[in-house]
Amino acid sequence: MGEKHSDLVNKSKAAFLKWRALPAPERGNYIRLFGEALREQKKEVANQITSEAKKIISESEGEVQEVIDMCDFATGLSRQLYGLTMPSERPNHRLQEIWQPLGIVGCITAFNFPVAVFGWNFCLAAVCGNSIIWKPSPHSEGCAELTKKIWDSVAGEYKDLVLIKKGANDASVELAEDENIALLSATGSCAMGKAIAPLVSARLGRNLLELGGNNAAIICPTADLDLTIKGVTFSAAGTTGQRCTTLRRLFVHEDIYEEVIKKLIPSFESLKIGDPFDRNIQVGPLISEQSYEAMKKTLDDCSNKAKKIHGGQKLDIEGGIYVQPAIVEVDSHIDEMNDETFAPILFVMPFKKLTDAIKLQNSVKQGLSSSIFTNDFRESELFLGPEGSDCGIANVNIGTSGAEIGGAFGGEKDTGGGRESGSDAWKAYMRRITATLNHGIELPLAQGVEFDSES
Ligand code: UN1
Repeated sequence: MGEKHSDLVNKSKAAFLKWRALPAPERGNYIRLFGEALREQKKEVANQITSEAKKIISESEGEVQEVIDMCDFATGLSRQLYGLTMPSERPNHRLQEIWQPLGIVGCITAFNFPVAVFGWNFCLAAVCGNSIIWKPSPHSEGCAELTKKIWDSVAGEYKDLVLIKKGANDASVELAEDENIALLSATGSCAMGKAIAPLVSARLGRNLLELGGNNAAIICPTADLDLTIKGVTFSAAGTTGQRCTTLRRLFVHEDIYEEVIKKLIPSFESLKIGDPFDRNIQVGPLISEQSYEAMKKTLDDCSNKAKKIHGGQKLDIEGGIYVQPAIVEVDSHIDEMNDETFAPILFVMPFKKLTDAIKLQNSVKQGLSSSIFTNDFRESELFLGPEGSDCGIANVNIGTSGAEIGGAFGGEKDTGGGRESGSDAWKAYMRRITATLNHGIELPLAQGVEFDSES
């Protein structure tokens, strides 16, 4: 299957050694060209995403746009890989940090964002001076091949900067164990991260993990309900519940609980489900029969504990595994809410006090994305403060999914702690040198240490 691992690594290393010698802004220029090529072939890539990942065409286009945005961001960043200069405590000395590339970055991506997550990693890794070996999900290798073809069309002598390693878990393990892979960036389930990370750590390599979420939203009495229902429906049912940022748990203040449920159920029931290539459709099929089995199991397991289950059934639609997104009303935080099911199931539970809702939100092992819907700034400030959300992403009056590339993306706890995409996430793809330069004629020692002999 594909090229031999050692050949891939040798080619990637050779590409890295050439590429790192280019000035960063020149590297940025290649990424700019990559972005332009993607702009021209946006439709083609989006179609490929929809045929493999099965997400609706508008979301697939959005995903390609996410990579284009990353190209623009990284092009600018290529002139801004700043190191600080600090005042030295010694006369005629300069204390400075310098950022240098790491080497080969391994990148494991999941089926659900087959192109965007590669874009987050590749655009940053490349302007920082690294090469990349990409292991896409077996569900979406066609997306990887097409993206690589587009890179090759602009890459000139740097085609090997992007190499694809096909395969399933065994291929990920090979990357994890190989000391030539300076950084392993992995997106997928918490279980996958827990299997892979120790292999990388055992050789003291670097990990960048973006693992499962179990995202929650809190609806407070002052929330604008029209906006809220829209945000909740998109986050819970959009992408057929298969984003790591998908909304799974909804805590609703008891005063508005009935009103929210009354609006939420028709909002779910009126979702247009069907062929993801049809522009009127909002929800496409699940990725596989296995995903449906997992969804069914979760719903079966909680059937005795739930107050009421709305939807969740398999639909009789040709050409895929289609389901009606489910709403599960519960009175308490049941066990089934503790784990991520990669399918559209939204648990809804009433709360009395905001602090209790925040506690429940934070009670799970994962810590990716969270939202609060409120017009009371004391509530939103509490949510964003030290006693608030423990997630890497915390939103006010928007859903848990659909982050822009400008901010750092990732989560805490079992989500793995990594940050990708915007802000200063680029630092994960570089090594920091602290340099002290003496331009004087004396050799003063730090902390006033004397080392001169008197004689
Ligand atoms: C993922 O599901 O792995 O914020 C990534 C979002 C997208 C990325 C999701 N921009 O929902």
